Amino acid sequence: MEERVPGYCALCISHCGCTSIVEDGRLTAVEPDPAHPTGSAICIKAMAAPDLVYSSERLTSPLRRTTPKGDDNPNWEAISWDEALTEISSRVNAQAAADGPESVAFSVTTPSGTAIADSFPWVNRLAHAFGSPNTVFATENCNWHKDFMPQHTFGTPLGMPDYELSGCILLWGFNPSTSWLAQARAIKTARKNGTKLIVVDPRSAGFGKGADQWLRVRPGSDGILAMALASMLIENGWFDREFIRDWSNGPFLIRDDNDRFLTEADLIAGGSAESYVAWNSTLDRPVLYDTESATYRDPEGRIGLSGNHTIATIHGELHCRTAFQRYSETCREYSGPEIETVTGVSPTQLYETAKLIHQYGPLSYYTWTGTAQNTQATQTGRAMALLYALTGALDAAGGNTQFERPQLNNVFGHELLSETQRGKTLGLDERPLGPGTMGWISSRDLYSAISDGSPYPVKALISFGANPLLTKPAPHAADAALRKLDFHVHCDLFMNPSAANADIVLPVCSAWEREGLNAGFQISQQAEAYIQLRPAVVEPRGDSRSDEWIVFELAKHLGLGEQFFNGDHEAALRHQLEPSGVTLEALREAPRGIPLPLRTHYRKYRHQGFNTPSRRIELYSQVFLDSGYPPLPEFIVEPAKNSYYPLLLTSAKTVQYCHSQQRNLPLLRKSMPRPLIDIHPNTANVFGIAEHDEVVVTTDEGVMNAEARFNSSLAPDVLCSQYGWWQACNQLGIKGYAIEGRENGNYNNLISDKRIDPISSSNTLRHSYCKIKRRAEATTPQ
Ligand SMILES: Nc1nc2c(c(=O)[nH]1)N[C@H]1C(S)=C(S)[C@@H](COP(=O)(O)OP(=O)(O)OC[C@H]3O[C@@H](n4cnc5c(=O)[nH]c(N)nc54)[C@H](O)[C@@H]3O)O[C@H]1N2
Ligand SMILES: Nc1nc2c(c(=O)[nH]1)N[C@H]1C(S)=C(S)[C@@H](COP(=O)(O)OP(=O)(O)OC[C@H]3O[C@@H](n4cnc5c(=O)[nH]c(N)nc54)[C@H](O)[C@@H]3O)O[C@H]1N2
Ligand code: SF4
Ligand SMILES: [Mo]
Repeated sequence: MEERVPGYCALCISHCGCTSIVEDGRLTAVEPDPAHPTGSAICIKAMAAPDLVYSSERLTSPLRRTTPKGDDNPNWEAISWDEALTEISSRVNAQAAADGPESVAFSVTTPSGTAIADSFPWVNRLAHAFGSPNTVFATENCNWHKDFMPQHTFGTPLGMPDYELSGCILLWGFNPSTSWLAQARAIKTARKNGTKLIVVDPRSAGFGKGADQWLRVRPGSDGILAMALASMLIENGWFDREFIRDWSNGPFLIRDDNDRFLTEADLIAGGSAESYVAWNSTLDRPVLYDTESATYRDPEGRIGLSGNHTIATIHGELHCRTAFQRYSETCREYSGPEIETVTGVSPTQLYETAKLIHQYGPLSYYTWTGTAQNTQATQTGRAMALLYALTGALDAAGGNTQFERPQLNNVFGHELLSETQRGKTLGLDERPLGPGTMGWISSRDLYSAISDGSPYPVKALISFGANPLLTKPAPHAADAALRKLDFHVHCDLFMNPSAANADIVLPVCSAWEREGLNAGFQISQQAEAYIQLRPAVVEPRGDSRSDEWIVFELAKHLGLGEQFFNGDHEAALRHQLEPSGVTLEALREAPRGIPLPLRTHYRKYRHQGFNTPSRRIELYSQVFLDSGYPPLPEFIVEPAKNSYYPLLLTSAKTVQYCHSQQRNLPLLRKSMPRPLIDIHPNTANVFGIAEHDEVVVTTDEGVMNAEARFNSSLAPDVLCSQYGWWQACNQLGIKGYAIEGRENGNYNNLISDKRIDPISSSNTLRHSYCKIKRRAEATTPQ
């Protein structure tokens, strides 16, 4: 009997609406569901879903290792859930009693590239309820700069591009054709309707090919490019002056002597330190800004946006410049002709791009990991946000906006963690504006806490997926740290190398074997208004369970049941759903989802200002200054090239796989059998490399093997490689790759964890110097 079950694919952020075909209780195919707002297409990964669900390598029972860590054969023994949960809870509770709950860390795989998105808040809640401030995931290499720099600048995360109404779209280090199918479809439609397109990417991939401007940026120089582009807009008067004057902190005066905002407290004794000062150019005198009402105290006359003024204060005369003046001057520092060598973009192209932005508004933009993985990633996120502010399109129709979405109760449980515990978050002292503020720690900090006990020991780890040996820099550090753990639990669908030394492994079921709730499908108002409870399509394999079930059961065993609805999932769902006004019954009756009657409210700031300290867009950030960072984005203009490592290495995703997953699935492996490294044919020629040759890439950190693929869109001194390769595909008889050592195929061996972004601790996954040569003997496994 054939059944067609509606739902959405949960394998990545795109959440494409789909129909699962089930024959006699078995998933046989997945098809797009064109009636769904994200359902016009599915990718090859969803087509391979039956391979994934029925893979013979699936974990189907809780496992306990029976040999010491480090032994090549863990000799896993199958145990019952009760045994597993009892052992885990007694071990981690004992660990917390001995060294504090912070000595137990949690790890979670990416919600953008796995189906953990359904359970992500619950995993965070478990850590918080347990009292651990230490949860590690991909954020510093993934979304920190993209979501939290708009937050600092505009008071909201990066809104979605309102593609339908955009005049021009800017895709910056983001390739949705590979990474977010539903967004790619929305862009395609906008393009058909005449919307202009700018792509910033070292490769011409996806939309790069037909773009109105493709800026072949040098990896890692995006921040500088953003400043140069902003300078071009400002110099030509191609920005929304009124918007910046009325809605940013651009007019506020900054003291030259200490780089801080001039406030009323500087003007009169007992004045408010919260009240900023601007210059009224009609009356030619200072005017006070009242933060609470977000208005000037004296509304008559014009406020000056640029300029410098000497002001009489209680400290004597002070020289001040406006924040906008400071911003313009800083941008200008990155606008000279030498910038072409640094960014790879010519002044002419920069001019044409700026003109396009000016002529074809409203502009909307999206950026992601292309700009995330270098040591200046956070300030790059700031520089892009500031550039965007100049257009005045923020939260406007056709700009980046926060579409209205179904409201859910937040269950992350940040409130469950005490201030004292929060203060212990690893890395928070060193990086007070980093992911630590959200209770997320970097893998580097985790490894030093495990390996050196610094600043305090972490001895146990509970991982919900993730494969840091393949996805984070310095796999050797990860390996050493993971081996040293007293107790390590890993929950996954498949065994992975990062779990090789775990004490207990728990089997997780796939998204097709369990329900999942999604409120908002992001890519348009219509999609964002959609709420859906994806039904389970088939029974879970063996004894596998959902991550959420594992979290709830573990919580009960740990004595934390109360914070988890005493294990009652229905009650938890009802609690989540409450503010949406949609009942669980209604959702179950409508497995295709329910569109709520929500409408976009554009330019919300007109009523409430921005959610920032000044209630305006923060061009100049005193919050950054107070934390020891430049208040305006500043960048190291790269040092001269290293003659020993003459090439610059970056990486990108492939459509077939998410990160280190899915190489075992025949449909996908047939289509992408080996790790490829893209190289310009002229460069290949210089190094005596032919297309399809096996090559070895070397950095000062390590080596990696791959197959050369010619790509003449790259700059001659730039290489772009895949990552995440380790797994065999037994069904096709293809062997796996070593994680480390001479034969390895693991890109991240090339990357140091010492060179980091001082704000977020992102690293050089997309900005490392390297050399390449042909392998003398072709021994890379086939
Ligand atoms: N198929 C697939 N889809 C995925 C995922 C996956 O692994 N596979 N992962 C999901 C996740 S977790 C994420 S975060 C998103 C990421 O989605 P994207 O950010 O779109 O992913 P990438 O293709 O890795 O990177 C985008 C582009 O950045 C370019 N790039 C490389 N270096 C630089 C640089 O220095 N500057 C600029 N401007 N561009 C650069 C690359 O050439 C690439 O075209 O995708 C999600 N979707
Ligand atoms: N060189 C380089 N490295 C990168 C990147 C890059 O562009 N270049 N991108 C980075 C980015 S953006 C990200 S987000 C990270 C991702 O890094 P990770 O989160 O480590 O991602 P994966 O490699 O996909 O690891 C996923 C593991 O989780 C398991 N898994 C999949 N689904 C589930 C689930 O529903 N539940 C559970 N419990 N487990 C599941 C998989 O089987 C696999 O073992 O990688 C980063 N690493
Ligand atoms: S892009 Fe592919 S993997 Fe991602 S949700 Fe859509 S169909 Fe699934
Ligand atoms: Mo990511």
